[in-house]
Amino acid sequence: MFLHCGPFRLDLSRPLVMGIVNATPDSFSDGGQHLRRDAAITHAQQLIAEGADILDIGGESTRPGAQPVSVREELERVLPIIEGLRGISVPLSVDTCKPEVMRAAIAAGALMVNDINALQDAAAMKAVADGNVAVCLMHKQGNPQTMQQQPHYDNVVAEVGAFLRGRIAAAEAAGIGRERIAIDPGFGFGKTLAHNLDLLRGLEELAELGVPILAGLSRKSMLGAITGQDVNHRASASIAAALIAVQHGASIVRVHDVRETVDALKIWNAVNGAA
Ligand code: 9MG
Repeated sequence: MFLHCGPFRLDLSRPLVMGIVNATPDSFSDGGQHLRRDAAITHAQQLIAEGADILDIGGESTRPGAQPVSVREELERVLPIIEGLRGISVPLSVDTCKPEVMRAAIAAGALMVNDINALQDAAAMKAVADGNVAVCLMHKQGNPQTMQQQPHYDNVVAEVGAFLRGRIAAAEAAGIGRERIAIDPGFGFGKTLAHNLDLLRGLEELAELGVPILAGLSRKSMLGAITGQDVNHRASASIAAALIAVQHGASIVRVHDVRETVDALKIWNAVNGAA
């Protein structure tokens, strides 16, 4: 299977690593906007050196309880980084729900849109369709402000699968070819620990939808709930979770700890005969 990201044809015969570049003020030292941009660009280059296949750049936190930011603020955070990385060797993804940010990021060189809202906003759908870029359609229940209050499903795998099937159909109807679409069950987005574990076990069922699965488990609170580790000590658990996701059918893992994940996947590839 391949994922088409603008001129890139990402070969998914081996699992790929998407490195996370947070462009939120809490992610880098408080030295002002230019220093933050430079730190984010240096971090992005470091992730490429460590073996990232894609970079995901986001200017709005999506953690449970996070407050939304304005279009202007988000643009000021992500655009200088995308522009500063122009011409790098891997495709850039922009992590945003806002159509204005999508369009500006695509104009600046982003080749993928990671939308935790799965293009449910018609203007976002059009921005991606017009942009000829790849998209990740993610499931969530509720929104980041309230989503962890009382998530409920009768059958989480079936319900997430039905939602994603509908979003793939909507994207295709809007002119976004399947070769440009990835899906994501949205671990931690309106899910209890039990829901997240059911989804991890059930990834094969989602793979039957016929498009690549992107899985984001890195440093998430579900890993803290299992290990008792705080967010700064979840690298080992994140790598274990990424490997399990790949074992169950994920093609792309979205991670903070790129070097460690790349090494772990080299072992997985060696055992599974992937390049
Ligand atoms: C932005 N973001 C945070 N967690 C994520 C996840 O699990 N998947 C995707 N696609 N994006 C995420």
